[in-house]
Amino acid sequence: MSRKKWAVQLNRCDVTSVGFEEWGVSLLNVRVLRRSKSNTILLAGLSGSGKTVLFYQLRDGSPHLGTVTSMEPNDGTFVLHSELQKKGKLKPVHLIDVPGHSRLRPKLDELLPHSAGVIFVVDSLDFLPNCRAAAEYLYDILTKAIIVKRRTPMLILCNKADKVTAHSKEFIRKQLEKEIDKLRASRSAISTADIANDFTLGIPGEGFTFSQCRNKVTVAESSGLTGEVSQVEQFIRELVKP
Ligand SMILES: Nc1nc2c(ncn2[C@@H]2O[C@H](COP(=O)(O)OP(=O)(O)O)[C@@H](O)[C@H]2O)c(=O)[nH]1
Ligand SMILES: [Mg+2]
Repeated sequence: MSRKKWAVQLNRCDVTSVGFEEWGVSLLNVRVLRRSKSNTILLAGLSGSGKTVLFYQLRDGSPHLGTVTSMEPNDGTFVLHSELQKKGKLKPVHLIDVPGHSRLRPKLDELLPHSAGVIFVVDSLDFLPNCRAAAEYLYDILTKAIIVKRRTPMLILCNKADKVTAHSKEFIRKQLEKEIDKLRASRSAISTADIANDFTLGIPGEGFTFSQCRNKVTVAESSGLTGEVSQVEQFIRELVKP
């Protein structure tokens, strides 16, 4: 083959490889764009766990005690208060405080498909009397098809850690796992027609642990009251990137 022909062939190769590269880059862009779309983070959990105080603390760096009313819609898009002084680009976070009352929970079904993550707030002070109810709420979220399919990350946030009588996050995690294990057994005993939940949790024959969930479930501590919210902020920032 003459030198000229070789050069032409090489050029063709270059053109096709560049073409493929461009394809790859644009596919990557589409994926990145899709993934970076949602900046919505939900604050869920039982009433009284501290969601509203956390919302204000993350937005304003203050718990706004005394002025907080449950009638106010807590839905806002903002740069986290602690990051206001930071230089460089920061993507605003869309944070929604989902009321814990069971009558208002259907709202969660509307919000979950568009959410990047869920923060499930637990009252670490008054935990034991509410353990069953918290586990039921958590179970309902974790078995939703949309959570399982989208692998929506969840943070179980043990709040009110400022009090010495607050339970540790390890204790809370274990108790919730035990309670969910019981729920799993009792709910799968009901005829399938009665089960509203989309997915079954965990591995049959093994005790339930959060690590068995298809979505990533992590546990952290906070105090919305005193502003100890760095672990929540870290969770949010890992999901909401500029
Ligand atoms: N000690 C302590 N109390 C808190 C904390 N966060 C909220 N509370 C109190 O718990 C109650 C419920 O808080 P709120 O934010 O309204 O809970 P929500 O129903 O989940 O929105 C209020 O009396 C708050 O003052 C916290 O981090 N530490
Ligand atoms: Mg509230």
